[in-house]
Amino acid sequence: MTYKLVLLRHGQSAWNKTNQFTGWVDVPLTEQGEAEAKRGGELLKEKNVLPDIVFTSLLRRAINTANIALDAADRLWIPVERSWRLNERHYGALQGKNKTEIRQEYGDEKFMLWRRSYATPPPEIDPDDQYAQNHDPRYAGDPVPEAECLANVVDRVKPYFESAIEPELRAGKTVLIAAHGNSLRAIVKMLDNLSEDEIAKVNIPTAIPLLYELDDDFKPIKPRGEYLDPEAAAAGAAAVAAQGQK
Ligand code: DG2
Repeated sequence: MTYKLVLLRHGQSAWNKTNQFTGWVDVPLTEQGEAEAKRGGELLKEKNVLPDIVFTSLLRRAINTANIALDAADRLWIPVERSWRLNERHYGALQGKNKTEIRQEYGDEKFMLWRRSYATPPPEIDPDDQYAQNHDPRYAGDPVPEAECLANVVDRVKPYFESAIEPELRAGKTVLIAAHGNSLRAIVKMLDNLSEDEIAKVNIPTAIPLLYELDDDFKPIKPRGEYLDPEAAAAGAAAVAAQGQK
């Protein structure tokens, strides 16, 4: 049996466009982001990769991307499950800050450590910061982080993946996960069993479906999966990698 899992990062968000660290801040998609999401859905349809169930975060850029893409693929009717566990990595005190300015202020090494190291979180957010989430009703009863590194994201995504997502795959459903650059990197790290150095080099482009076909042990048949538009994905990933450089 082969299981099908599709990972989809949301389309360009308002803060992707303005080059700001976003994390758990609930910013909308831009017009370009909506168009990217539509194209992502068209790719699903063209390649006949039709999701039976969708999982999203609690953030509107992922929720709206899922809706736009599924609408374009004629699958808006499928069941949906949302969880904070698929939220973007909490970017701590960097939330709302401009990526280029942070790189200039703290230097390349610190900037890359905060963006791509596995185990070093960015500085914690002040609970009174305008971009803190501790009073947000959608997280009532759930722990709201003050900052997360990718290892923290793996720790919160893994149990959810195993308890909520794996059973749907085992039941033969094509599963779509519409989420974020770093929550999807956590899933890629798990699926491909990547080292900390390997995952540091992985960048997820916006709104291009990444298909994983998995064997019985949930090992990818093709390591790193397959983007449904590989050329656009390579260009998109390079643009993400270059963020903060200018
Ligand atoms: C971005 C990822 O998350 O940023 O939080 O700024 O996928 O929700 O747009 P997303 C953010 P980088 O880690 O790539 O800087």
